[in-house]
Amino acid sequence: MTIFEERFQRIKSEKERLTETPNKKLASGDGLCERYKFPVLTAAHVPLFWEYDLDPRSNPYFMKRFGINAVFNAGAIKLSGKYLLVVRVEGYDRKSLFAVAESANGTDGFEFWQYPLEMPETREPDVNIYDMRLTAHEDGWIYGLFCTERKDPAAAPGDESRAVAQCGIARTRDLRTWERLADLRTPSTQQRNVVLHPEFIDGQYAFYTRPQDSFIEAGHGGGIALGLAPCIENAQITLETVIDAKKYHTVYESKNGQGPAPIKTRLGWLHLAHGVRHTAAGLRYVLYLFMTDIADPAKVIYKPAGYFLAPEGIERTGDVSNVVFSNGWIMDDDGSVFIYYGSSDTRLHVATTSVERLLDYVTHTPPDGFTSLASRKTLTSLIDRNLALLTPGQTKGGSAYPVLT
Ligand code: M1P
Repeated sequence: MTIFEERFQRIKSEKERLTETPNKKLASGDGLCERYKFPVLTAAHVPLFWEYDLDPRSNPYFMKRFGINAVFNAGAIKLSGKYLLVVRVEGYDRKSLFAVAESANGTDGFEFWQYPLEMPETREPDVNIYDMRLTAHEDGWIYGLFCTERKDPAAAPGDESRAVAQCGIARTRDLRTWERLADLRTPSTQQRNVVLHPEFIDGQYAFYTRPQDSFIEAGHGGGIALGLAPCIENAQITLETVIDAKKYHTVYESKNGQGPAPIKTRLGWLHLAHGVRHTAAGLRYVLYLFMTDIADPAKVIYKPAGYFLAPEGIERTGDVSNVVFSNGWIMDDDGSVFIYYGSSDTRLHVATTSVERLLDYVTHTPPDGFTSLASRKTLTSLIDRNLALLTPGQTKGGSAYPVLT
């Protein structure tokens, strides 16, 4: 057997096994959602014919000719009964591409479409594009908003890392053919994590933005903001109003960002977002939830304290460690919710829950009191209520149980 044949057979079977292995729902510790044993997509899931030259004459060692480094942060939508992800696929060359992967059940068996997505450009070419949020808008289009990154023209000579992030906008009916529109214009110098609200507000397109001063730091503008634009083809926001500010000593004290488009529920708009804080080991990204008023989406009506989902186990390590990030979720007709989240800028996972569980979570989890004293009061009141349910002999150790009479 030649080197080519041996490597081809082995790598092909490994890839087939990856796609064919059923995922396994894990028991939930905190009851908020269920994680799964395996990531839904990794770099190893991309088709063989993306990375390798399959001709033994030109590739006798069966080497990768276009290496994929990571597959993570995905926009999500359900179309024609299929769970579709627009995935961030990052090459060995550090560029990100978008590619669609589909599954019949949303938790395993994801397979990539043959070619990466062809995203048209504006007159100002993109250097890097990533983190698409999909919105099925009431105007009938499916919009994809994403970060377009270019070198900062104001970078000093020799500074090859200063970049400008802006919001790219494209629309489609089927995820196959895309029409690129002008980049969003806002009063802020940089934008990342911009998301289109699914409905018009006051007859205008509504955008969740994240005003930021520089490429990495949110700076003065930190917080999730809402801004309106009269048209989408040349969208311009003149006023960004922060609706969910970053705040000292919280899980979103350094910066935050809207995740996917919010889900409309009977109690309000349900939002998934990421929060970032500094630690001695670097930045830590977690996911949190909040709810805004149906009639006034700028008004936060519920916001549980702390995180909803934080990196665990293998999720904690990767190219950018200690990160979970979500830009895609799907609510099924039966109220099931599939949350797709990237871990450590390396792989993509799913967690499942239901809209009723999420409503219970946002409406019954106490808000942040912003001090240790306030947290102690919150905890004490829960303990008081629980002890009223228990008889004295039932409170030893961790095995207390309620009196079910
Ligand atoms: O590296 C972590 C994340 O950093 C960025 O998010 P934010 O703008 O909130 O810092 C994004 O580049 C995201 O893709 C990445 O996962």
